[in-house]
Amino acid sequence: MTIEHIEIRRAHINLVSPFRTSFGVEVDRDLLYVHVVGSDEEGWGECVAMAAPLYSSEYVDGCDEVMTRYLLPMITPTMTAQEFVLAASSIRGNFMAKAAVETALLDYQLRRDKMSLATFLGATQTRVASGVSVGIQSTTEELLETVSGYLAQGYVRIKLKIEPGLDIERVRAVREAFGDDMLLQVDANSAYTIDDASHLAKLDEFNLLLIEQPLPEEDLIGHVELSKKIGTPICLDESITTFDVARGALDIGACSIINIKPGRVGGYLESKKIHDLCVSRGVPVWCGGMLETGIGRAANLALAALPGFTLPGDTSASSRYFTQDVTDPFVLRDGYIDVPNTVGIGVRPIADVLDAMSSKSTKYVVSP
Ligand code: OSB
Ligand code: MG
Repeated sequence: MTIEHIEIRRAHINLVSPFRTSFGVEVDRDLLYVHVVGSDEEGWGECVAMAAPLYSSEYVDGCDEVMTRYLLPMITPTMTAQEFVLAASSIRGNFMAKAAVETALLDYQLRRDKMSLATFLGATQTRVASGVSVGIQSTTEELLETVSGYLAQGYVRIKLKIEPGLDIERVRAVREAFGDDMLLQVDANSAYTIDDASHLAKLDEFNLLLIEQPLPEEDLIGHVELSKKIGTPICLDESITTFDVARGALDIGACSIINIKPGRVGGYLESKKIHDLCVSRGVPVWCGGMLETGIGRAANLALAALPGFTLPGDTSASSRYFTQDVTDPFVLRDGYIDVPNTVGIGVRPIADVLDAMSSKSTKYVVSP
């Protein structure tokens, strides 16, 4: 069985409601799927990059370009995901582009080997507890209403997006409305500087699980300083781009928790390495999200089923994002989502749905 061609599928989907963060407002997703087609099997991967380079330096048109120009030409008919990762390491950065290609290759080879991604990665759970990431709302009233709706659906942990000016009082309002027992954390998406340390220390009284990425991606040392000035545990998202960065961040005390997003670290193989590192050091990890459709979500759920994922992830149900997902929808049951357990990532796009969403399909022939 050999790889014959790779399709880059571009598509578009609307979010059920605008998602505002400290870096911008998302109303839809500009999608890029990698589709590996072989003689008798296929594999799918979803690129997590956003339309614009606001969360990180990568963006979807740039990923398309780097795949087309550099990554896809590296692929040979018999190449494994592991071999691809090694070959692609000659290209700097571009982790989201690499991750999407890696996932499609992994899905393809695991389908051939009749093994699920969850089993391949070493999953120990059959379902994972799910949290939800709540965007910045226009008013406190709207925020309370939104959180109340998610709690009613059964989400076991709430994450509030914050930014300067819409932080302390918003968190206070949510704590007052829903009590001290609710699992609560915040995500700043790099919106603060080290000069805000005493301001961020005002979050200490709310017993948050963590504060995610308060300072810029590159400011690891700033996070070390900040960790000495605030009581809330620091979790890094944007800063953790590779296994080596994760190890260094833990060594210097820049964070005590890590958000693993496979797209941000170049794929599931690197994610597994970071997970294993954190387990060996007793550092909790959780699985982040990038507003993925069912393709990316399925693979994230497999990863989130590993034993080190002791905190609920941003692995919400399809309905939190889309009215019609591109795969069969993932549903929340008693606060949990089932981990796909069939071969590969366990799902495929529904052809008619994907076709209706698609804007462009480009085919790259893989030559020996
Ligand atoms: O920082 O975790 C983030 C979404 C897009 C980009 C960055 C982030 C997020 C989220 C939502 O917080 C996660 C999700 O539900 O997929
Ligand atoms: Mg984040």
